[in-house]
Amino acid sequence: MAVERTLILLKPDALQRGLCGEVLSRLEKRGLQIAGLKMIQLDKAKCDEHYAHLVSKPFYPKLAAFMTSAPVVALVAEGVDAVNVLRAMCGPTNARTALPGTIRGDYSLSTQYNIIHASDSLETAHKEVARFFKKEELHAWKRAMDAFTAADDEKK
Ligand code: IDP
Ligand code: MG
Repeated sequence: MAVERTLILLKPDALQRGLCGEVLSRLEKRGLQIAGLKMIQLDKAKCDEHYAHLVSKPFYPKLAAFMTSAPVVALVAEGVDAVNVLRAMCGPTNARTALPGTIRGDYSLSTQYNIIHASDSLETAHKEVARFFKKEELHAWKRAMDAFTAADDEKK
């Protein structure tokens, strides 16, 4: 299985409800690595581009108003099979059908206000990461569990 990068957006409802830290913490605890992280205020054009598959839907004007109502926290999560892992962690779009233990199933009762976006395929992930992050905003780093021991504290 290959290491993948996938785009995550913590939507304005996560920000408004003070849930960004908790959601981010879940990804870190699962073992996913953060390759990029920033706050972005979406404008209508960027929202239309991101949700191009939905612009003709009757609910789209409300969705666009929601997504541009406050900033989003955008991050790139990296890990083995990260695209599928993140989609499973999110749960289905309609949060009322999401199982407890999923992010949507634990924090939302809504289809629109469902806390988190995650890329739906590896191909989409490539496009979405490039849509929100410049190359120099992404970081490759090695997880080194033994790097932060007290050994260095004892050097006088
Ligand atoms: P996903 O986020 O689970 O991939 P998509 O179908 O790509 O679901 O829809 C993108 C976002 O649009 C959803 O996460 C949700 O916020 C919103 N959305 C999708 N379907 C509906 C709907 O029927 N009513 C209201 N909002 C919707
Ligand atoms: Mg989607």
